[in-house]
Amino acid sequence: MINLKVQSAINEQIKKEEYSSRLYMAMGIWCETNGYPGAAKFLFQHAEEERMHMLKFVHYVNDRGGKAQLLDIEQPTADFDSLLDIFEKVMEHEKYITESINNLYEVTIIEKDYTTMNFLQWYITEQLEEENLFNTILDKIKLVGADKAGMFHVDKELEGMAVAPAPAV
Ligand code: OFO
Repeated sequence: MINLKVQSAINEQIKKEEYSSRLYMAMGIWCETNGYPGAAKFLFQHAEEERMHMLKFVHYVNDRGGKAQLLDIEQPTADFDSLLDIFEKVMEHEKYITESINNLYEVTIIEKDYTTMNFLQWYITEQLEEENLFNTILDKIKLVGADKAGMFHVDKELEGMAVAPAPAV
């Protein structure tokens, strides 16, 4: 049976992963309606990936004899200034998520829940990979600046980077 404090902390994290999915969906919508189809495809795929992060937590809680809970989430912002603005916000959000996963890990240390500690290793590695990925994208966008042809290529590159997420198991 899962520790109730750990379960409640994971339910909060489920909410954040669900919010991440909706935030990236909102960003994808902005890109699709502002001439960046490649970035839109990338962000829609990333929204799916966040949903997979959410589901992985849901299955974990349920499999440990607990019950995952869906909490209220606020509506993500839909207005952005540019592709740079979007990816700066993605980076900021991912840093917040990394901090949140670290805080969740701390709860498992306090509660001596070694199984969940082990389970969270996947998310710790994932956050490192995501921060690296978004740093690379941000660097590319900053490099081309206001150059329209350069931005066209960045958009094409983002389209190529859109990969379907692995299923949540
Ligand atoms: Fe983007 O890693 Fe989950 O939230």
